[in-house]
Amino acid sequence: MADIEPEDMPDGAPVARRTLLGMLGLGAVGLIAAPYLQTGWEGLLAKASQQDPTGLTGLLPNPGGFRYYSVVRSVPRKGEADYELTIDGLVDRPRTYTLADLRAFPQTRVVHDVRCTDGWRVEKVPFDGVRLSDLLDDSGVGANGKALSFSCFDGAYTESLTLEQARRADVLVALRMQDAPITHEHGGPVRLYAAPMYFYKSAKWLSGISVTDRVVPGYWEERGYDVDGWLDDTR
Ligand SMILES: Nc1nc2c(c(=O)[nH]1)N[C@H]1C(S)=C(S)[C@@H](COP(=O)(O)O)O[C@H]1N2
Ligand SMILES: [Mo]
Repeated sequence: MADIEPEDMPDGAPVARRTLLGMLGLGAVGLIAAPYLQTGWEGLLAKASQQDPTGLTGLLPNPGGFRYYSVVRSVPRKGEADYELTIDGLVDRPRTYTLADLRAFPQTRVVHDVRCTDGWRVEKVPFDGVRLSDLLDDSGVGANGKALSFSCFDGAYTESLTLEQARRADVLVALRMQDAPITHEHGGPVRLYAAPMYFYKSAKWLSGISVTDRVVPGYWEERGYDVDGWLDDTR
């Protein structure tokens, strides 16, 4: 009984998104909420959003202003022992990085307002990580490389950036968010953070970066989102 709710996009194109309330029903939310009150509201919201893509938090108070999104029902946890990020495609030197490898790169801090197309915003969120441009230099983008295609270990989400966008100083392969390691719920241990763009560009659970000869539209872009997700104030 997944409800379909139209969402107003920046360009006005309606896009269907499943809502958690649609899947669980309000009564079920009440029932599952109680046990989680002890561990915290945020724990419930995160847990709930692992069982459903989007939406519940739109109708519930959410600490810190974030909502947790996933287009799949559950995502494996990865950490120190099993996390890997690969860079391949049109590169001179395909690479695979562990968390320790990523930490060994210079770390950059970017603080910017986070904004989702659903309308919520969190002001001045600090992210720390490796500049995507540093990783691209490390693997050596080939002459035909024009864009990047990002994949995620949730097995479903994808995103894209042009190389020009990806090389901006405010685009990170992020390891930390709000001065702590990125939590699983927020896409840890590693997510993309494309500060000048709507948050859908910031792929969670990042596992692959492929250099392509053209822009390959990502998950939401196939469903109507603008491939260039620029925020109004940052171009
Ligand atoms: N892998 C993956 N990344 C994703 C998404 C997703 O569903 N799956 N949702 C996107 C959208 S629309 C937003 S607003 C942010 C939400 O990030 P958060 O869950 O940390 O708040 O992640 C983006 N990256
Ligand atoms: Mo979003």
